[in-house]
Amino acid sequence: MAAPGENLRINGDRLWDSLMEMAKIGPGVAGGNNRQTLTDADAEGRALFKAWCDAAGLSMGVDRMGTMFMTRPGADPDALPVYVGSHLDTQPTGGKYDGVLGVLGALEAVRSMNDLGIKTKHPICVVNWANEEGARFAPAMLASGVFAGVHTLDYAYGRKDLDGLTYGGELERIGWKGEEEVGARKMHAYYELHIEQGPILEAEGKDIGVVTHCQGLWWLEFTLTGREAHTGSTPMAMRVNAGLAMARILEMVQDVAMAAQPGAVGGVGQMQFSPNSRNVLPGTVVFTVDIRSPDQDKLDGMRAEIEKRAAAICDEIGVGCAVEAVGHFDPVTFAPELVENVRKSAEKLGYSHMNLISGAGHDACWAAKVAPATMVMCPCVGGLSHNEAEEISREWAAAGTDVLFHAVLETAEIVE
Ligand code: HGY
Ligand code: MN
Ligand code: MN
Repeated sequence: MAAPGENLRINGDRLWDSLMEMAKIGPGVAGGNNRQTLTDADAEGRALFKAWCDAAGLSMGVDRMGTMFMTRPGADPDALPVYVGSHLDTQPTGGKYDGVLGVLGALEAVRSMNDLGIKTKHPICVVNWANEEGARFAPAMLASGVFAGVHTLDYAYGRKDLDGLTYGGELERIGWKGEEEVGARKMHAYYELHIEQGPILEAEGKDIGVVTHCQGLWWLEFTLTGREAHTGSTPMAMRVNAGLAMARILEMVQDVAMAAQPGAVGGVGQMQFSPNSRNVLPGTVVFTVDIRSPDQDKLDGMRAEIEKRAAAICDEIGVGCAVEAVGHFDPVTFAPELVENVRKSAEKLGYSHMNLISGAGHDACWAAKVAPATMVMCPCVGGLSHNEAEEISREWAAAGTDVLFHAVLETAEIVE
């Protein structure tokens, strides 16, 4: 059997076939996926993933948040496992690779260990984190957040979707509420393969992102209270227009983010008008501002500036303004020794690479609170993600998984 130093590779065709098979579950309307967390489609995807893991000889554990842990035994039963994973849930108009590449890439690494008869000292545990996206139940990375002790189980179970359904109720309904206490598992290390979801690697012509950090995030949910009134017969001077206040706040968020360049972003992806009738001025407008930066001071400075200026905008119009932080994590520094393993694996395998700060949040950000953690990234076409047109090449998928495979083996320690 060749030692990993002799450039063992994973089976790229098998990986790609698995990605395409999973993509058939919860199809979108434009070639991507709508496999939102705790939906029937999610349950179907979980079942397919479990069947593949059964075939690979992995034993399953599920915790009370519904996260799936699929373990390949190690030679030393007392050694803590090396965890490798990501998420199978998608955005409503998500791509085929966001999260999925990390889960199925981890599975492919294990399948390749089986094919090659590789034994490791540490067990390997492939993870499908529940509700990474936070699209249906905010905040993002909810299950890994409970695992890391950032959120309580009760808080998570009580999170509601736009139809008022709770996380706990939906987890029960799809039959994936496990028995394991969340966070009881201890990790030797955690690796996550993910598409970049940004334009840098493709633009620089690099195969691999050696992820050193992840930028921090605030999700600020604003509830603006105006007065419902007729859009036709209410004179302009009499209006208490929450929609106008929202528009001015969105413009202000853009200005604050632009003023914090380089290395800051800000915008809004979700809003609800109530009663949301064409000829009624909104009584309430609810929307979430998403701001991010790798720089802690910039991140917190933007939050303070936005909240201050939003209050002034609402005062001027006479609209009520309430804000709640519904998502947050500080900028993350990943474990240098694992980052070096990723870099060395890319070099050994002959893949071009560069250091990268992750623009998107990932379960690795919370895993890093409880264990040494890092990420491997591959390019995506045009940097596009959270869009059904998200695309990667087979070569990028294989290269990222090859590097993941070797970095994991370095940490899990091969034994004869
Ligand atoms: O929001 C994020 O960065 C991730 O896609 N959940
Ligand atoms: Mn993701
Ligand atoms: Mn995502």
